[in-house]
Amino acid sequence: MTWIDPSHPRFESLRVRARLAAAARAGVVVPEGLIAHGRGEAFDYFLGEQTTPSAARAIRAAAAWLRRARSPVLSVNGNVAALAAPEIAALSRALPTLKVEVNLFHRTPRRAAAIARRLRRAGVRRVLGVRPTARIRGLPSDRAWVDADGIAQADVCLIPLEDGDRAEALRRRGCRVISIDLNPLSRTSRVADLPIVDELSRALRALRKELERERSTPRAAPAPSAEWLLAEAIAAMRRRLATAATRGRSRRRRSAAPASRRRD
Ligand code: PTJ
Repeated sequence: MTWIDPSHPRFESLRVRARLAAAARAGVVVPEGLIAHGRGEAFDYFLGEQTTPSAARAIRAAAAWLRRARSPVLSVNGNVAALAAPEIAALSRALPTLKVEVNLFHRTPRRAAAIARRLRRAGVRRVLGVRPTARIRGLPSDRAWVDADGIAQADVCLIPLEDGDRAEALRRRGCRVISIDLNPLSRTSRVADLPIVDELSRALRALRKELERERSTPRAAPAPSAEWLLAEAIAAMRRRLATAATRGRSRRRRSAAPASRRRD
């Protein structure tokens, strides 16, 4: 892996990229996953690379849904395993009823096994979906292959970095869908019952904290509507872009002014 200087201003971002590139070389992440990551990064820039107050509310509601679920499942694809295996292990410790299932768009038995290995190595005790035992009807992609003990009978499903088709198919089956996707315009975000517009690792860390806090708070706050959450995410991005645009303009104006009138 390329050495990255920790003093680089974008050290964290470069480190994550290097990790994904290594996971792609190991066959865990598909090339399409690298494209998906780039898209996510762009939206995270617009959010200021932080969890917004509306995303924090969505995460609180997600913790309450997951804790109260009969059979909650977290769906894991290549990117999710590469980006957040330790966070997934921590989440499954915080909520022992949570099942972890490998579910892939670009499925091969080898990839599914490599992803499961990565999860187990990080500390996830039981990984479903390596040898799928059921199929979601009406879904043409390989995402339809699921585990009869997992997604097939889940009442709440947490689906990070997904595609809209399966989110829709899960909802048709009566499963409540919580998405994690930085793009508030994606079909997944638009279809989900509870869209969390936040970066995956940040959101999973915050979710674990909420689950731990949730144990001591018997009454859950009502979940905000999906429409409100998406509108708030878009508004947060617009505010940030507007601020960046005005800052850019005033900086340009300052540098165009004669030196005698410049204060900096
Ligand atoms: O491993 P596989 O075979 O299941 O394939 C996984 C990918 C990601 C390739 C597949 O699900 C895919 O093509 O996804 P999409 O349709 O590109 O959607 C991924 C979404 O995740 C996009 O809306 C991105 O903006 C978003 N995203 C990317 N990185 C992150 C993210 N959201 C949150 N956190 C991230 N780190």
